[in-house]
Amino acid sequence: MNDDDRLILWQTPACWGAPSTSPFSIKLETWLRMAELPYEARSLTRPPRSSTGKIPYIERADGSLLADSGVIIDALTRERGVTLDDGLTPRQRALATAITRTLEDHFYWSLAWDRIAVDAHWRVTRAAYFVGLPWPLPTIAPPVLRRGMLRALHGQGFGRMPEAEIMDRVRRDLDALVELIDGPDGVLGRPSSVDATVYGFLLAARCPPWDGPLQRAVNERPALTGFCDAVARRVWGAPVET
Ligand SMILES: N[C@@H](CCC(=O)N[C@@H](CS)C(=O)NCC(=O)O)C(=O)O
Repeated sequence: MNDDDRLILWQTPACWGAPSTSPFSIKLETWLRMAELPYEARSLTRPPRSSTGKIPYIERADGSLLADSGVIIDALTRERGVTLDDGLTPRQRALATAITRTLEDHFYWSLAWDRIAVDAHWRVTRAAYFVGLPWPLPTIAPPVLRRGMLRALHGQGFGRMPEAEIMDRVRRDLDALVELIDGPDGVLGRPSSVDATVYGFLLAARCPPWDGPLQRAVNERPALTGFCDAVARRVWGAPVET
């Protein structure tokens, strides 16, 4: 790799067999691999330096930062001449946008609810998320994360719903995905950037070590597990172990 091409991917650490605790990070790292852009993944041990305060973000060789997985993908596509989405029709691009919004702005909250709001799951999440962080973060960060996420879930709405209602909405998202995924070669029938998003969010739903309604909802849909396994093999070189 030329030194000027160096990209550092800053993200939360690997967890439960997934490359990061964050679906957005799994998405971006999967995309970097699909785009064949060399990168080095680094786990944050301090607050993010991104303009949004969120992860993942990219540090370029000149020290400049790029934040937000979607913005990063668009910017690197332009800067590095990535051809993954070349030739997509306006309808395919519209479908990719609709799927991305469903996963990132709706389904995402079911992941947060599952990992952080459900008491029994939170005990497992808390024990896994903060390993290796410098003291005193392992004691300070968990209650701060949980309080913030419960507040966000209340604002978004899932925090005010019974489990059955959340899961009804999740199953509708997943049923829509089943209808829209056009085979294991890619959501749009061939590899394209939206595959990375779908993979990131499905893997994040499947990877926790508990077998709750969210995991079962994904695992009971062979079109989704088949898609996940195909991307894992093609892009990561190994099937998903869940
Ligand atoms: N739109 C952003 C969303 C990223 C995001 O929400 N990341 C979460 C982790 S999964 C985060 O950093 N949360 C910390 C916070 O909200 O302060 C992207 O696509 O990268």
